[in-house]
Amino acid sequence: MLRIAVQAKGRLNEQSMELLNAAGVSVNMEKRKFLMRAEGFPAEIILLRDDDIPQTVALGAADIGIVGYNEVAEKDMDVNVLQKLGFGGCRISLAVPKTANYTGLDYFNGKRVATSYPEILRKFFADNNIDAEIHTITGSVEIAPAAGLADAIFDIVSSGGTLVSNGLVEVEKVLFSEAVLIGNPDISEEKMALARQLMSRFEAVRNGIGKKYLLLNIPVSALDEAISLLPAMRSPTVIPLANSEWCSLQTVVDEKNLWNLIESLKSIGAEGILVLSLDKIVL
Ligand code: PRT
Ligand code: ZN
Repeated sequence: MLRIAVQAKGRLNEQSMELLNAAGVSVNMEKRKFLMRAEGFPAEIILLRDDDIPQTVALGAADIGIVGYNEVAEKDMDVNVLQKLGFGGCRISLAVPKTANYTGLDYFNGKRVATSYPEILRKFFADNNIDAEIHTITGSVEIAPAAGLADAIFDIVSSGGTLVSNGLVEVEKVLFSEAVLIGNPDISEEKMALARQLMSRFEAVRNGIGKKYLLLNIPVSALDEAISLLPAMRSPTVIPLANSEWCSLQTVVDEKNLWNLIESLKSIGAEGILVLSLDKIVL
């Protein structure tokens, strides 16, 4: 039985649970408990604050966990990063009041910087020979400069909207982060096999994101041109039709360019175009 740590509530909870569910590990969130046995996979889910996930996995109280890479870097526990999960993307950046005359990293010498990520910042300043005062605060870091508590902040940025509305500008992007799967380094071979199975399922789920399955009929005379328009995984599937002048073409395409592609295919004679949702791609 694999014990998986997931953020109990907050920004990563929903997508973590969705990913697990799509990978065949489902729990009934209506009967939400601290520890829940999953259906469909020999696993149980333990719901924790994200700050506690690296340590829980390092101590083996959970075997694997889903957490922001920023928390892994800050806590510096003995865990292995097994896989990037492609959601929860953000960066941790230094930001200063927009009125400041920022000329470079030297600016921070002798300054007070407020953050909830003191260890990452300490290391960054040490690597760059900056001697600044780090003030650790939990909660609304972005209001510290206006409140006179700090000269700058080091905080998570995603759209940048929070900085703008607090009169701050991002001046140094220090660490890029996304949700990652972490694992206890001493996990048994049996549990590691389950973890690997989950990792390949996660990959299949991720491969399906932003992809559609396209089916269409095309005159055989336009087949080569149609194939050249389609970026298939290997090559598109071509199926003969009862009418030997036509065939059916099937392939996976990116949702991004879908409309342009459909219009190009129509212009060379494609008909009966079907676009189907895709759930998972096992390569
Ligand atoms: O209760 P618990 O301790 O579990 O949760 P938490 O409050 O510590 O964390 P939570 O739920 O806010 O975030 C969990 C994880 O989501 C973080 O550790 C990051 O890995 C990731 N993440 C992604 C973010 C953001 N994007 C994000 N934008 N975490 C926080 N923010 C905050 C940021 O702190 C700032 O206040 O959003 C604001 C900035 O957003 P923009 O879009 O205005 O730039
Ligand atoms: Zn937290």
